[in-house]
Amino acid sequence: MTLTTRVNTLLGIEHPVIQGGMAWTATAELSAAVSNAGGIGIIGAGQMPTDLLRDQIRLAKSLTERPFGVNLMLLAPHIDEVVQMVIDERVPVVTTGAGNPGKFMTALKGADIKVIPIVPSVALARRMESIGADAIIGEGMEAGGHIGELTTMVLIPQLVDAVEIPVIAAGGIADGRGVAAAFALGAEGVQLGTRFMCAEECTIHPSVKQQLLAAKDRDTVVTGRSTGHPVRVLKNRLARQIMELDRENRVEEIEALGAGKLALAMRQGDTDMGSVMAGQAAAMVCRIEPAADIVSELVRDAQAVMGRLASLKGA
Ligand code: TUI
Repeated sequence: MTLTTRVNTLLGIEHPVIQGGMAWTATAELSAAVSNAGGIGIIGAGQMPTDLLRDQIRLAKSLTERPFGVNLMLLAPHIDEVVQMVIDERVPVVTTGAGNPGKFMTALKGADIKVIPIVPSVALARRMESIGADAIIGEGMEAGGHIGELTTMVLIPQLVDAVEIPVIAAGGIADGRGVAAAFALGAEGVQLGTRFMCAEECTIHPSVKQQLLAAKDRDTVVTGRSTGHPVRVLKNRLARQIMELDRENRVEEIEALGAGKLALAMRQGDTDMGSVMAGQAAAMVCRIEPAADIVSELVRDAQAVMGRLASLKGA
């Protein structure tokens, strides 16, 4: 069973299911597992040193014959060097986050890389289409990490109306019902991050997986609004400290306090003073299981939902 859209052919994949390129979280092991399962895995570059990221790309190539991608975090200070390395390594697919990838588009397209910017708004989606993006990922504010202001429910239909290229939905999708809902809104693919954090192949610290499994509906908060870079995280001591500083617009102190805290959570397992970036869908993640089981469940359950919906139709 499969779901077939323009995204399958664009990326050369069996299922239009993308694993979000989460910094310090989406490593080669997870990405290769998702690609091997017929979706596409994306390595999260975040602020990773270029040499480490190159090693990750080579590891992914050794673990899968199938296409995989890299997410470029555009706020990274060494982003120019990272883009050149990704081109040199002939990575087949690039997604971008946290900014406008315009200045890199010619170089990436010239290297025959499929470029899929993540956008939080209609205006940016139009701009990305006009400079040659192959598809866009519309990410609603239900997502984890750095977010925009619109929800997935209102963003996706507006993007679908605004551009011709395929729209992939992200933010708040964690099961087959969410996948079917995204397709109902006009999306031709889905990207999930939080659900894949609890894949067996995800190399984050086990304490973070346990915190995700325990998360309930209201356990995420958005911190750092005063900095202009709002970030959704699981509530913990660090989040409460940042919210306190947010109320008084103490931007520099927030930036100082936040530095290095994502790696502290994901790699060291400090779920108290680390930044546990995760989406609202954390509450819907109930078990640790192989990435392949997640991909096949999403496709199977989405099809079951769509079948039930079809049977509701009157004459
Ligand atoms: O990028 C993400 N999620 C992220 S990046 C990240 S690392 C980080 N850490 C601290 C502060 C900031 C970043 C953690 N999570 N998702 C994709 C995404 N992109 N969400 C929102 C955007 C976005 C926002 C503004 C994309 C473009 C944009 O454009 C502004 C402009 O220049 O037009």
